[in-house]
Amino acid sequence: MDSVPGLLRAATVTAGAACVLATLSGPAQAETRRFHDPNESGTINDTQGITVRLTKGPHGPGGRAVVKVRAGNVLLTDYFDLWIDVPGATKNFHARIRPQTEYGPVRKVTGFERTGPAACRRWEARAVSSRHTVVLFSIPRRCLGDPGKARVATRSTYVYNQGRERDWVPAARTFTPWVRAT
Ligand SMILES: [Ca+2]
Ligand SMILES: [Ca+2]
Repeated sequence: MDSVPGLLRAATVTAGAACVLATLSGPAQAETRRFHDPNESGTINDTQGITVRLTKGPHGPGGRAVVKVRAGNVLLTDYFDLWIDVPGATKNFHARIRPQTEYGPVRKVTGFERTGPAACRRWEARAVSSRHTVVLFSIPRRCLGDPGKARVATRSTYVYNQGRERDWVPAARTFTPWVRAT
């Protein structure tokens, strides 16, 4: 585990307990999938869940992959990683956001690595340091090869003087179920 040992006491009970709700807001609306995450740390440095939406453009291609991370109490030193898996590709995609900072390209990576060739440099990243931060990744679907579905994993890293705590959704090095492009 990457976490500070003292913060791990609740992890064994809650691991894998993330539940899944699907919200269909109407035929013209994109499907938003919501994945709740327990408070494994027992502190305010906790990611409470993520939402995932994969939209199509009006004529099929286009659209975006939008992932929102409810990251709770966020400081400037914290950072957020997103991995995306799409069908038929051996590589995954990775993006990282640091609050109030520039961000790098979305990269093609192996597994849960973070280095590899850039897949695209223009995407939208939003995060501020506050007590109720929602971190936003919005990546053009074209950047991912216009997939019909995708699944994601997020990792929030909260940095302390003594070390750091990591909160994955849905679980360490694990992807969510597939989310369809709608
Ligand atoms: Ca959590
Ligand atoms: Ca977690």
